[in-house]
Amino acid sequence: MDRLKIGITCYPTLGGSGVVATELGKLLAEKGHEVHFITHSMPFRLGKFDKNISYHEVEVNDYYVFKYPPYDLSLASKLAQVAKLEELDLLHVHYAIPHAVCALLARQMVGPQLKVVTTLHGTDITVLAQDESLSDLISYAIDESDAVTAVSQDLIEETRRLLGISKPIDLAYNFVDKRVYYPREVSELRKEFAHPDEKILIHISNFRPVKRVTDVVEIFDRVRKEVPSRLLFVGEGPELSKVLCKVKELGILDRVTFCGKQDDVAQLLSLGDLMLLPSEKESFGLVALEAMACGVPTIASNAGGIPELITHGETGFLAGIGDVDQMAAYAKLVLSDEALYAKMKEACLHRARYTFCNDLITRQYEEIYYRVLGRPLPEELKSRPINC
Ligand code: GMT
Repeated sequence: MDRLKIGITCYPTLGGSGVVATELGKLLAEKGHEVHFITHSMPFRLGKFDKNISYHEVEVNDYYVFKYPPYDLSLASKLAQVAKLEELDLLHVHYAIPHAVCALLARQMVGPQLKVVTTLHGTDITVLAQDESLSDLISYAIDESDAVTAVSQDLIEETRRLLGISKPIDLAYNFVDKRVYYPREVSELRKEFAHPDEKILIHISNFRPVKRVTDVVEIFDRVRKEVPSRLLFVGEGPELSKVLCKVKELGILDRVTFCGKQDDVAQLLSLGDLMLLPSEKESFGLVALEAMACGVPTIASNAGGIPELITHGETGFLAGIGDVDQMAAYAKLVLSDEALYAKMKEACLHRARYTFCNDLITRQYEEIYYRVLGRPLPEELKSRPINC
């Protein structure tokens, strides 16, 4: 096969964009491509050794005259070095700022044969593009990339609206690997978190203000008054102390568990009966997809790209941002109607598996890569079955 040499840059230590970039790199390596991660630290989901995957660490020079050590320049320089040394075909960078800009600089240093594919994940547009000091730079990064992808149709429209961009943007949804995300057998572990008659509500995030994590507490407080239940928080971030205060203020500390950052999210998700995602902004909501793949429906806000992921009434319920009463009402409905719950669980498993299948989305990215390189799709790839 005409195997590609791909450099990937992402935020390696946190968030959904790093997860998507790392999982994609691993899947591309499985398909036979040569993948080089070029990041400031080892991507946290990289896992075991694979002969098709290399990791190149970006080291930042903190020479004493630099008030701010120039990470972006070190990254651009490393991208160019690795691209030359390894004869990379393309750089696939996740997040416009600074990664796409660094990749464009590397392309200038290496030559136009090095292509740049940029994936927009959300806050690089929904938050940063609203900052006038950055918006021109983000537009430049998008315009100059050889291809741009976004993780939802909503994000494509937001990008057009906020930046006035007319360039075609490919839609490539987040995906899940069914070998990792499936309903796990967790009956023993469950006993550590809840009594048999109690439901478990779960929220996983980086506790940034956009996640509206205090809404999670408000929703849970309304639910637990009618449905015996527990709340599980996974992750941490700037709003954690505010959340803790709210939990104490409502006198429900004994019903809430804070698990902090966790690696084996699939196992924790399998413990849950319901996922809560009341975000202010969410370009896609990877965590809700991961929950869906474990058979767990989500109650979410109808923000951003969430409605493209969660079908209202089928794989979860959606309500207006901040409408904690409505979200709690939906949660109570789904938790107290066994037939409805079973139907939703089935719909979740089906939708996660067939619509957001890793093999399908990996193929989409491969098609984009061959397209920007002006190379035909290899016959082997065309005839390779998509395994969902
Ligand atoms: O969820 C986060 O805040 C992390 C953030 C990131 O930058 O890693 O996630 C964004 O990218 C994910 C992967 O494409 C999407 O599933 C999330 O919806 C998106 N977050 C926001 O838009 C707030």
